[in-house]
Amino acid sequence: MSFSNEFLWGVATSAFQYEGAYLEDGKGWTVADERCKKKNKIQADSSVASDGYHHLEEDVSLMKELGIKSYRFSISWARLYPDGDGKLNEKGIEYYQKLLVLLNDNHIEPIVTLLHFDIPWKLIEKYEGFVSRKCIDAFERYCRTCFKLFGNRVKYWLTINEQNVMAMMHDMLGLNKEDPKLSEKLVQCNYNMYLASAKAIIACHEMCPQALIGPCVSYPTLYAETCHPDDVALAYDMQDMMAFAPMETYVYGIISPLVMNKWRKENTVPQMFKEDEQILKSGTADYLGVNWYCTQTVGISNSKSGFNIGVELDIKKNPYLEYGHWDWSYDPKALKMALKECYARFKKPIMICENGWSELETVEDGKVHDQKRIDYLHDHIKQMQNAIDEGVDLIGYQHWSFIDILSSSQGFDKRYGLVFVDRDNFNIKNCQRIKKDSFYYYQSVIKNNGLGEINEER
Ligand code: BGP
Repeated sequence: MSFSNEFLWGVATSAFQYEGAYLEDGKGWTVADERCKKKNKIQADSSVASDGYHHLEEDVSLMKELGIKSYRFSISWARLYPDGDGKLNEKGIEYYQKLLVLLNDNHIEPIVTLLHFDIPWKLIEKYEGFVSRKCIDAFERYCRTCFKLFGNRVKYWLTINEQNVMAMMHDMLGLNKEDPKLSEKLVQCNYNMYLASAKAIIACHEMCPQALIGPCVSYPTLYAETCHPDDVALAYDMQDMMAFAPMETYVYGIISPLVMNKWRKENTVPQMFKEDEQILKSGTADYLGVNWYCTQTVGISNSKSGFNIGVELDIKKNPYLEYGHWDWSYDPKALKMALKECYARFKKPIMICENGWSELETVEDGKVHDQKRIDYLHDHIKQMQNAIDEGVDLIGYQHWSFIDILSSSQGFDKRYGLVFVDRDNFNIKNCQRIKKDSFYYYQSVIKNNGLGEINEER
């Protein structure tokens, strides 16, 4: 078995990383804008990003040339509701209508993320964001507006991008690191986002019965540094808490009993109401969106670096793997494993919503020779093919990213695109678009509906 004719070969971006125009045409300030401004003392904030807002027609015609079947992008909540829950911004509606019409005219299926790291800042000021249930109401209202305005053109929706990452990062939620109640607030936000996601799913099923909607989970496969039972247990527990427990909530509509137990032990049980159980149960996913890039190797250590999950651990280097400039591993075989693991556990169709390789890149004679990205694409697509062959219901692949975009925390020079954007961390230049070698490679994969002959040649 291989890729079906309906397989959604696509590319992905997100609003704050691609659009720019961060205060143009009435858009409100967001947590992502604030975070990028603070993080990057360089020009690489979300003010211009890839300047997608001003290159829409050009970019969609590049997508058409690439031959993609789908395009995953996010709607900026604050472009529609600058205050998060106040007045609707007509200019924001116009922008997304225009994009959807362009996609439709070019037979590209939109896959729309409702929230990708950019909570409207006003909601942080008013309610501390998702700490409050008022933010759930605001999110539901915004989602209902999206379904009403754009539902006739969108079949695939995604609720919240990488809630499982947001729940570990105070600045992605607009919270203060020094807050003595930070741990409780992180858990409350996490819980409230589950409810928000479920409410979005319920609304979508009610308002757009033909559509499919799911979450988008970050899922790096974790390896234990050694076969010492402590290392193995650590990798197992982390994987469970970070990826599988969230998937369980989205798919089965329950908070994992293991998570509840952890919250109890750590004294962080969030405020919950009886009716929440029904909301979670009624708002379950139609498919699983998964962002998968690489594997991470973890082990117990004496140092205090790494994730804050209540134990001391280090992210290690795996001696059997190659690493890129930002220390992300190159490990395609693990993708097949990850897809099988997910499918075996949850039996839902899977959409890879992000997968890609970042590099420092320059233009040479008007070209960008990104051979490593071509290898990455080839090797990961091969593993997708193997996973399908072994029975996984994989419905699409959205390459991260279509075009060079602002990294979520490492500036603009960390490039992921199939299309080069002529700007860098310090100089915005003219943001001219240049097709990289990988653009042509992916184009041939799509044309072949898989590796086909390309696979034979290598
Ligand atoms: C995911 C995010 C994306 C994207 C990607 C790469 O976590 O959903 O927004 O940024 O990772 O990460 P980074 O930009 O940090 O390299």
